[in-house]
Amino acid sequence: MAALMTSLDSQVHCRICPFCEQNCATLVTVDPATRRVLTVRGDKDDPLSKGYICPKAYALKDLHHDPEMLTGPMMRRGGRLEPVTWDEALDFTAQRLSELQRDHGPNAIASYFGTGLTHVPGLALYAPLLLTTLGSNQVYSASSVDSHAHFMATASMFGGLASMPIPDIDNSDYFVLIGANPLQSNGSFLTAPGVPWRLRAIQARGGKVVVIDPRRTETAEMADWHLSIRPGADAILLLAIAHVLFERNLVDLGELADHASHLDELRTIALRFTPEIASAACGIPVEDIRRLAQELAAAPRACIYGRIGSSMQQFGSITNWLIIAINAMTGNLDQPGGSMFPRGVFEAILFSERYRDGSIPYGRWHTRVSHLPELGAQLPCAAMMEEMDTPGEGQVRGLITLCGNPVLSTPNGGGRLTRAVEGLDFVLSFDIFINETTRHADVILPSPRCLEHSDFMVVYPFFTVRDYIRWNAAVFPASAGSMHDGDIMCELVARLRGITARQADDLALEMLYDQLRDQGNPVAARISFAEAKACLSEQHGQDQMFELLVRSGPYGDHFGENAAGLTLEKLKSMPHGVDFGPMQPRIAEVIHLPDGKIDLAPDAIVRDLPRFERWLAEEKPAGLQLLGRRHMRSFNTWMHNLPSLAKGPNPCTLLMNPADAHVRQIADGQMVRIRSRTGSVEVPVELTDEIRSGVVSLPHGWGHDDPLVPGQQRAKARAGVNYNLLADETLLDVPSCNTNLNAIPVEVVPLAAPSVQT
Ligand SMILES: Nc1nc2c(c(=O)[nH]1)N[C@H]1C(S)=C(S)[C@@H](COP(=O)(O)OP(=O)(O)OC[C@H]3O[C@@H](n4cnc5c(=O)[nH]c(N)nc54)[C@H](O)[C@@H]3O)O[C@H]1N2
Ligand SMILES: Nc1nc2c(c(=O)[nH]1)N[C@H]1C(S)=C(S)[C@@H](COP(=O)(O)OP(=O)(O)OC[C@H]3O[C@@H](n4cnc5c(=O)[nH]c(N)nc54)[C@H](O)[C@@H]3O)O[C@H]1N2
Ligand code: SF4
Ligand SMILES: [Mo]
Repeated sequence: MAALMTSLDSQVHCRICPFCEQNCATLVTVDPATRRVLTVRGDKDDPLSKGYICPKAYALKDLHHDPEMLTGPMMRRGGRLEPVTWDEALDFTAQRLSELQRDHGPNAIASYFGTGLTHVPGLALYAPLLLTTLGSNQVYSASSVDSHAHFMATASMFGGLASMPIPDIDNSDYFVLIGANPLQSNGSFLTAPGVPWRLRAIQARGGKVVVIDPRRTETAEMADWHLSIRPGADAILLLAIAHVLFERNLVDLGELADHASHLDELRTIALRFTPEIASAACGIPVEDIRRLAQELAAAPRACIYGRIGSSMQQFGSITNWLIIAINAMTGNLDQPGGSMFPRGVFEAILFSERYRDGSIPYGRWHTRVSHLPELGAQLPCAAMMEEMDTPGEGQVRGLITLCGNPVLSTPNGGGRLTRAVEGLDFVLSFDIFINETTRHADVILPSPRCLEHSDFMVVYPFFTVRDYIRWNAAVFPASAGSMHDGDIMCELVARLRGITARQADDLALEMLYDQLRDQGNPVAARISFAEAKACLSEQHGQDQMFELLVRSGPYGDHFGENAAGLTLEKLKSMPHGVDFGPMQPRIAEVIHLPDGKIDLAPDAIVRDLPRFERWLAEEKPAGLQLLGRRHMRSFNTWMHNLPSLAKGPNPCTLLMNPADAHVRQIADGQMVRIRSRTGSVEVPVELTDEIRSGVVSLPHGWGHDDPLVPGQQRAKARAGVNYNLLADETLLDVPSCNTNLNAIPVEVVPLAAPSVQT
């Protein structure tokens, strides 16, 4: 436990902010005697975040002191969750999981991974051990809510999910954001702490920021150009941009010319969709579409970046395919200032599935009830509830949630999903709070407090704009009664497999090394597992797994072969992290399709065009469409009870254009009922012309009014409503089965007279 410096009786420690994908570096000042956190501030010496933090970082202190955070296991007894010993909880869990699989088959247990998993290294590294042990194909995650459309594009165009192009924001001159609002979200699939700073830097060096969003968001406000688009119409806009590029002979693949296939097919498709057709469907004037295409082609270093507004929508796969294709057509894919592929300090360990046995990692198996395809070994979570509540052979009887709250975060979550979870025989949650989902658990197995374990990025290196890594020591020793995540997993797997926890740990390490070898890691191909293991300084747990990754990675010491390379020892002496520089062109390494080329017109997505064209030909419904939004001081579902964030006016309001309010006789601040096919909620309205007429916006993650969730008084005082009661599980992007949580058709009716303060 190396403190960076000491002054009187306080110590300053380098730590990673555990809340979002930016992984900002912080300096946490603590009093070791009382185990109290005194302050949290940005770490100016960190080469990636350079001192940037957002207001959520301060909540690290609240989290550390949260009296409601679970630190020991909980088990249901007489209908109530009560503290038990680790042995009781683990024995009972192993017994129930084994019984369910014995009686109903391996697929009787479903798992759901939440976003939290990507910030808890022990769980991210050891979850594969549990999954392999269970051998169930019922695996779900929040990524089929927000990322599957992106992964569908990378799987089908490059043959690998992890071949994810990331905007080279620091070198771009022309940056187009589609369905992303990093001024509130800080960015996603773009780990570049201080995205707001970096966007302003584009403008400061004479470049241009363009935002395509149905709302004039905070990012649109600072941008040079905002194009207000009809929700779900990005695909037609992008087809028209491609059309203009082909029509005007502006297509130039540059260095990629020898690395791409099916450009002719893409041309044939794009030439069918003129800017005139697009304008009528997406609501953006023809001249703006033409200008955008021409500016993209003319800018020396341009990049289109799409995030959840581009994926969590009806044509997410087509949209994400075209974003990558246009970046390629304008010579900006795999080029500085364009969209590039992070190499990272080690291989991607999650979402690492690749082309194999003659197919992309897609549709190799399907859900039982609606026959929806897996993608990267995960099934779409829109199907989770029907797999649970539809009787028959193969019905799901048990659920494991890992760092997620699907009742609030997945479609029809508070409705049909909740009822389906109530009907299960066993629910296990790896979580630190009793929330709307985990209150249904039979057993909860919590992590230690965040500052009580070592920390490092495991998932985000392959989304990061620079090859960067840091390892930070635990600030405090583990408190009595808590257990490290890796140990919890190994103890559980030991019971399931009839081996010792030590053997389970060795197995996890060996599985990781096998995975690296399987992914073509040259070090793992050369050096045997036994030889590699013999070189490790760590003998157990998440640090040993991390050491294996770093030392076999491109900058590693390759277990002694490359003495100047990175080791865990060296990282321990560099608590501010180490930066190996910006992304570099590396296209050949990220294409896994057999012909070695990027597929610019991938079949698996192109075959969705008839559905898209039917939508294009349809009369568009006149009613309102519901979209989401995010706020800087909130994070998904789980930070609403932390004191430093749980203050200020109620952010859970419905944004509505005054014209739409006028025809419905709704006044600013008035309570309204929003109704969709699946449910209804009541919220106050906020009138604003920042939102397009015909569209309304409500934040997600709220709805803390479940009386059976104990405590959480601050969250309950500003409960808000569960957006996903309105979200229809049958609305999907068809190829990827990404849920479509945007552009949900809703009715909004006024309730009481305008009196409620928003
Ligand atoms: N309508 C609508 N729905 C959405 C979205 C939207 O924009 N609109 N966004 C979607 C997106 S992008 C996502 S990623 C999902 C998120 O969906 P989820 O991942 O299901 O929800 P989170 O609130 O991020 O859940 C994080 C969980 O991790 C737990 N946790 C935190 N720290 C730890 C720890 O150290 N150990 C353990 N074991 N657990 C911990 C928290 O208590 C919480 O339960 O929501 C999606 N849902
Ligand atoms: N403060 C905060 N930060 C977060 C989170 C949080 O909950 N709070 N969640 C984190 C997570 S899990 C994620 S995945 C990221 C997401 O990061 P972002 O993708 O930046 O998420 P949002 O801020 O919701 O921005 C999505 C935008 O898409 C727009 N949009 C909706 N539908 C459409 C459409 O059809 N077309 C277009 N062009 N735009 C559309 C919305 O109006 C909205 O402005 O944020 C992460 N960061
Ligand atoms: S942007 Fe904010 S929440 Fe995200 S890692 Fe940085 S400080 Fe933490
Ligand atoms: Mo997300």
